[in-house]
Amino acid sequence: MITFKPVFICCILCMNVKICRSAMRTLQVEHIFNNKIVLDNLLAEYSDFSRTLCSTVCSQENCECFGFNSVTETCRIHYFCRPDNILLNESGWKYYRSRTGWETFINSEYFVGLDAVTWNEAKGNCTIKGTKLVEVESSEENTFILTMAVKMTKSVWLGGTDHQVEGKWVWQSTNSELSYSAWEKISGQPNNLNNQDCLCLDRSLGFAWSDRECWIRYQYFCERELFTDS
Ligand SMILES: [Ca+2]
Ligand SMILES: [Ca+2]
Repeated sequence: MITFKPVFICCILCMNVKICRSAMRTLQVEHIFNNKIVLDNLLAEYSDFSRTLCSTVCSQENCECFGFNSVTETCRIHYFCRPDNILLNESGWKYYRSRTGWETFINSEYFVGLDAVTWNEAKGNCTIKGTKLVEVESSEENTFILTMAVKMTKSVWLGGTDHQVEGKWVWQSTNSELSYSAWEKISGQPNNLNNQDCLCLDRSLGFAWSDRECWIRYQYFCERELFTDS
């Protein structure tokens, strides 16, 4: 992981106050690849930039990913970058992705959605970030997300649903049946009480798995694959 620490002198050079303010923040980034550009989700492209200024503007625009070409001094900032984005070979580029707000476990990283929203809204919020609601594939991953869940103030939506066929639980992004589950058994989850079709970590059950009504407003976890620098 690389950390850019823009210095105060940057502020003297900055043309606008908002950029100055964000220049004082530290943007933590990971280097993701070289000599390629991302074609998707482009927010802006700037010329005559430094890498520090590119990082600063990315932070200012709440971008999650930027590329800087040190040969042409060009900066491309993107709303997000993900492994399935369209890449074009072009020499001189280095791409970076923001790590702010993300937690890592094995080959995935996780975003904590603190706003309380319906299951569908949570799914949409994850999609906007280039992610999906968390899909738990092992007891190790379940243990990991529990360490995130215990810090939450509400129950937490995950990506499971039996909305299409009652009792047939699938992961939303692939429509594939759950290969792992950790339902709370003492109270008999999933019990479909009043037609519950969405999977959550139920705060009232110590963040164990439960089905709840999809319209309830809970917090949520998003998940995306980590980049491999190939
Ligand atoms: Ca149900
Ligand atoms: Ca239930």
